[in-house]
Amino acid sequence: MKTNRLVVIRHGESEFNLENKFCGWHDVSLSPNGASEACDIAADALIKAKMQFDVCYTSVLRRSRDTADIILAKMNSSYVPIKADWRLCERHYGNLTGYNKRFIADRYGEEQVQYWRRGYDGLPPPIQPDNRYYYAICNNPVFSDVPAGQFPLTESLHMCVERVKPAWDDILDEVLKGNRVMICIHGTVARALIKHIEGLSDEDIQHVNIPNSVPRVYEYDLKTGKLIGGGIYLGDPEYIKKMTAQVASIGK
Ligand code: DG2
Repeated sequence: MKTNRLVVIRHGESEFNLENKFCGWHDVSLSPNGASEACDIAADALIKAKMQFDVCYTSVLRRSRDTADIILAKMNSSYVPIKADWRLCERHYGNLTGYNKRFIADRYGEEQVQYWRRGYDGLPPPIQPDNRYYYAICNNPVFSDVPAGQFPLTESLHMCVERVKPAWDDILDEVLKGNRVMICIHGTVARALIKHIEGLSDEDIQHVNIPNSVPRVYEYDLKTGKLIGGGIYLGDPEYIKKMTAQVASIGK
């Protein structure tokens, strides 16, 4: 059977992950630890699994692009073309952007915050001009490809699932042509993608959490175009379990 593998990976820890802040469309850098994770956790796991890539997809946000650069450099694969696509950006976190998750939970309650974070139709309040990141986001030139009328002020996971679908259709075409693809993206948009890849229900996707810098591998049968089995994380199961629980929690 002729098969091809696809890798989905969330970027390394960002500055806002470190500070436990909602980030969404704000364009922050990796933390020093996030850059190390990309190099020592993600790239090493891919090297150990003897993975190679023909093309890499990222969002236009730097935490995703920088993670891809670090991984490919460590794999001696910096020649691999990187396609940065705005449709792979993180879910827009609306007016929660920039706020500490625990602070928001103390103000609105944990149930409401978990609904905003994980509910399929959980829609944070739209970002307002008095949010300190409003202008930085609206004026960020990396979003120049976003078509007029499609620039979001907030998004639910459901909206992200719709946004990512045409990008996923393009990527799946590449995979089924036999090109080895790595997709280096964000937590919620990765969940949106995984919903398409694994065919998860609206209910089941709400319980999925994606740790930073852990490659998730899928295998496709090139004859039928069908996924074989489910996704498999590369790396130490105990570490992955710990990091997944950390992502699921509201944090301190
Ligand atoms: C996080 C996800 O996205 O946060 O936007 O704050 O993957 O870019 O760090 P990422 C954000 P949670 O939905 O896990 O709270």
